[in-house]
Amino acid sequence: METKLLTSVKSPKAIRNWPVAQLEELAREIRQVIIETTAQSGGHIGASLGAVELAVALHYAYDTPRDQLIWDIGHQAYAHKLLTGRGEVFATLRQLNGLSGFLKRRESEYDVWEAGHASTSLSAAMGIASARDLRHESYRVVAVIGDGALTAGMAWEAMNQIGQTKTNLVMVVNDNSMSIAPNVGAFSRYLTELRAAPAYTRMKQEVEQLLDSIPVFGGPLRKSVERIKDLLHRAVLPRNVFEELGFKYYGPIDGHNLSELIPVLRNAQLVQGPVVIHAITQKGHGYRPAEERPGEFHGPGPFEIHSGRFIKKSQPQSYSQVFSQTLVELAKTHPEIVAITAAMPDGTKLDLFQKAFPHRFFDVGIAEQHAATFSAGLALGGMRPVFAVYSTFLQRAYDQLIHDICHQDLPVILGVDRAGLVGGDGATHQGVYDIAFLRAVPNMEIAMGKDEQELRQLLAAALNIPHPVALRYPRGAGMGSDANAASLTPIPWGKGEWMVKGEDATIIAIGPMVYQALAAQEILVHEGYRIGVVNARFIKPLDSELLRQVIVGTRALITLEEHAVAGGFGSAVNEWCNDQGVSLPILNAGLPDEFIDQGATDYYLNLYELNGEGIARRVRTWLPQEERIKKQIK
Ligand SMILES: Cc1ncc(C[n+]2csc(CCOP(=O)(O)OP(=O)(O)O)c2C)c(N)n1
Repeated sequence: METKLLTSVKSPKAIRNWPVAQLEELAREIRQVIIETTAQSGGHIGASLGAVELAVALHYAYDTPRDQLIWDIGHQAYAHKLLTGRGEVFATLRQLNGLSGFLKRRESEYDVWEAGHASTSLSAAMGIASARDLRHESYRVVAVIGDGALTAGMAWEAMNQIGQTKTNLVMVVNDNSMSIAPNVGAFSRYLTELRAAPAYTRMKQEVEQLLDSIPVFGGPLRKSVERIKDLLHRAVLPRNVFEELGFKYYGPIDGHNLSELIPVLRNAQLVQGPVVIHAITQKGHGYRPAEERPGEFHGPGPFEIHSGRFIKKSQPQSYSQVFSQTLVELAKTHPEIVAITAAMPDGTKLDLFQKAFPHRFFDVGIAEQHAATFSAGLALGGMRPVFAVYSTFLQRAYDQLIHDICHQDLPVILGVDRAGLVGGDGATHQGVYDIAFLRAVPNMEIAMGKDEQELRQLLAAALNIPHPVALRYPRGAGMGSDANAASLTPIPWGKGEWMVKGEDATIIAIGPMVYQALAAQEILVHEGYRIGVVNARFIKPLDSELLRQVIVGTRALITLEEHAVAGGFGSAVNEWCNDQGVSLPILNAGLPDEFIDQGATDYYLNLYELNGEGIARRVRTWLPQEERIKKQIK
C-alpha cells in the first residue's frame, strides 16, 4: 500500500491544518504500516491499532512537543512514533539497536515519558503539571491511560491528588474494555456501565446547555451563581466517579471518530482544572483477526497478514506452560492450592489453571501489590496461594512481599516468570533484579531449576515448605524434555547437584545457565583444564554442605547467572565464602550494572560472555596465573 501522506509527515506540525478527511486517510495509512511491520517483527499491534485516531487527534489538537503528551505503558504508541519522524526506521521496531517497542526519551523529543510498566502516566503527568505551575509556564499536559491500567492502585493514587488540586491536566481514558485479557474488576464494570449510557450523556448535555444559558454576572455574584448552578447540576444529574473526584468529564466519545475526538480535545483545552476524556476504542481496530482475537493479538510474534495465523517455529513447551500444567496436576490432589495473576492469565499460562479450577483462580487486574497481599491473606486463611508473576512486575510488590508475606512468614509461592533476559520488550521488562531484591528479605527461599523438569520437581517440593518461596523460571521455551511426562518427585529442598568435578576451577551456575556452564566445561576440558560444574538450584538458602565439599577439591570458583551481578547469585556465594573464611579466587559472571535494551537473549549472552564460548574465554584469561602457566607448559 502506498503511504504518500504518512511519508510526507516528518513531524506532527505537518498535519495541523489538514482537513478531517485527509487525517482519516492518514490514519488508514498508519494502520496499514503498523499491520505490515508487526506482521514481520511482532509487537503490540492490538493496542496500537486501537490508538491510531487518538494519536492523530492528539498531535493535531495539541502543540506537541511543547505540550507534553504522556502515554501510559507506551505499548499503544506506534502511531505516535510514526507521526513523530520515525517512519523510516519503523521496521526496526523491537529489534537490537532499533526502535524501542515502548517510548524512549533518547529516541525522540516527543517521547516525554518512558514506561513499560502500567499505570505510571497520571503520576508523571501530575509531576510535570506541578513543575509547570511552579515555574509559571503555560504548556499543556495530557496523559493517555487504558482502562486496564486504571485497575492499578497507582493510577488512583494519582487521581486522588489530581482531583484535589486544580491544575490543568487532561486524562484521556482509552477504554477498549480489555487489559491483555478482558479487563476485570468492579471499576471495569463501572466503566462498562458508563460506556453504555449514551442516554445519560445526552441528558447531561441538555442539562449543561440549560445551565450554561443562565447568565453569570461579574464580580462577587459570580461565585454564588456558579455554586447554585453546581448544586442544580448535582440535583438533576448524578455525577460519575471522575466528576466526584474533581475532574470535568467528557464522554463517552467514539475514539475512532476524528470528527468527534478533535472538538472534544480542543474544548478540553479551555477548561480550568483536570479533565477526563472518556474515549471508547476497539483493540485491534481495522484488522479483523486482531479485532476478533484481541488477547492473542496483544503482543504476538510474526503473523501472516491475510489469515491472521501466527508464524510459529515449533518449539518445546514454554516454562510458563510447564509451571501452570504442573500446578493443575498438583491442584487435583491439593484442594488448598489457589492461583493468582495480576492481569496476565495468558502470559503466565495460568489460563490453564483457570480452565481447570475456575473457582480457585483469581485475576486481580494490574495490581501486583494487591495480588501479593491478597495472597498473604489467602495463606493466612488456610489456602496455598501460588502467585505467578513476571519478575519485572514483581518489582511493584516489594513492600507487600517484605511486610505482608515475609514478615509474617506466610507460605506463599511466587512463580517468578520471565526471570532473566526477555528479548524484544527490552530494558523495562528484563527480569534481572529479582534475586537481588528477594534474597535480602528474611524467610524468603529462592530456587531455580536448570530445566523444565526441575521446575516441576521444585514446584512439587515447594508445596511442603512452610515459608515464602520464589521459584524462578525463564521466558520462552524450555530445554525440550517432555517435562509433563516425567515424574513429579520433589527435589530434596535446599539441595544442589554436583554435575562434574574439577580441580582447576568449578562453575556454580543457577537455572538454565547450568547448560552454558557444561558447554564451557566441554570446551575447556579439551584444552586440558579440569573444570567442575555445579547446578546450584537454590539461591537461598545456599546448599552449604555441597559448597563445603566443592571448595575442598577446586582451586577457583566461577559463579554464573543470567541476572545482574550486583546483589545476585554470585554475591550470595561471595557472602557465603566470606562468612566461611574461604579465600578461593572467585569470578562472578552475570549481567553488568546497566539497563539492557531489546535484543535477542543469545546476543546478550554472547556479548557479556555468558554462553559456553564466552565463559570458556573468560575462564582461560582469568584462571589464576599458576593454572594458566601449567596448561601452557603442557
Ligand atoms: C505493572 C504492569 N503489570 C503488567 C503489565 C503487562 N501489561 C502490558 S499491557 C497490559 C494491558 C494494559 O491494558 P490497558 O491499559 O487497557 O491498555 P490496552 O492494551 O488495552 O490499550 C498489561 C497487563 C505491565 N505492563 N505493567
